[in-house]
Amino acid sequence: MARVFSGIKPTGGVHLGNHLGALQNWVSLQDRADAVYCVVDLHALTVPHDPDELRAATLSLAQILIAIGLDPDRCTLFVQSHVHEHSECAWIMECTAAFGELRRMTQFKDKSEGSDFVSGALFTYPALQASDILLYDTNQVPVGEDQRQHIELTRDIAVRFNNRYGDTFVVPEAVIPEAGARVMDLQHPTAKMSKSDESPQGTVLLLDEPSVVEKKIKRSVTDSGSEVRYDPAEKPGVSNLLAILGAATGQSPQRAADGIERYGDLKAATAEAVIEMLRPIQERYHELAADPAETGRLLAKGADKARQVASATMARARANLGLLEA
Ligand code: ATP
Ligand code: LTN
Repeated sequence: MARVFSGIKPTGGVHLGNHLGALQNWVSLQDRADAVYCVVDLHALTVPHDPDELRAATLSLAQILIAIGLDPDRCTLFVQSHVHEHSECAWIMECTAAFGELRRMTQFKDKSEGSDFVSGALFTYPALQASDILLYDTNQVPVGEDQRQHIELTRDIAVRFNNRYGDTFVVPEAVIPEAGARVMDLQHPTAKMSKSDESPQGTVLLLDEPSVVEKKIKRSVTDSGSEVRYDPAEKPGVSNLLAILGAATGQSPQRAADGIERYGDLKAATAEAVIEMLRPIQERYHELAADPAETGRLLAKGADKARQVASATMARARANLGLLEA
């Protein structure tokens, strides 16, 4: 069975872009692959953060992941910092990645521009991500479109390491869904919906109340003209709503447009589909949130399972690199 690995940062509320672009896919892959999913808390440290918020966000993110359908009995679900091999392997990845390769990463450019403080780790971030993926002999990495470049870099690092030091890492590939691969901000439909950018009205969170979801979608920015048609270049706002409606109802954005004539009807249909999709997720989340100790136990079990694979890969990498045995 193929090994699948993916990660999500505990940097704020989970939003529709995360869900439609990546998480829905994570859920369905559980039954078709040996799936390993990680709350990547170390990646959240690359920007200044509040410790209490990080702790709460990490726990809550794990609970959201279980609420959307990840089953700790059918996949491995754990927190990155609980498995020390991630940081250890990241150093080796930094030694294998070229400076010029890291400098070309667009996520670094986007996240560093205009910031008062840019950490060194924000620059080397993709090396930690490569470590996450390569530690698990991963074949496939389900992610949104924005992560394609990081997965390509991970492949290049794996190939380079294997050529230099002998076969050590499996070379992974990205798996990117067509529908929902890039959900855009409802207020700025040419920028991706994102939890850390300051656009609360443009971002629908999975835990938003139905009335809030409705308000955000009804106030979303549409385009000039009045025709409902999927055309991301000419009609970014309308196309984004069609992509959301399509992904929420399991059809293509083009099909989602069938029978909808007016912008108002498109907004109403999209709001209703999203609210219905979120209802069972929110119910399950509130049950889980009532018993944080149980989530803690599930995550500890997940970390034990993950560590077994990660430590075997690290042992192989150490030996091939010529690090003296302890
Ligand atoms: P941040 O805003 O802090 O960068 P993020 O919202 O991009 O965070 P991540 O934790 O970085 O979220 O990403 C988790 C997964 O969600 C990744 O696979 C990513 O590709 C996907 N994803 C994030 N935003 C979108 C989006 N707008 N559309 C589709 N997929 C997305
Ligand atoms: N960089 C990713 C999050 C991430 C990830 C990973 C995704 C960290 N490690 C490993 C897939 C596999 C992001 O910003 N969305």
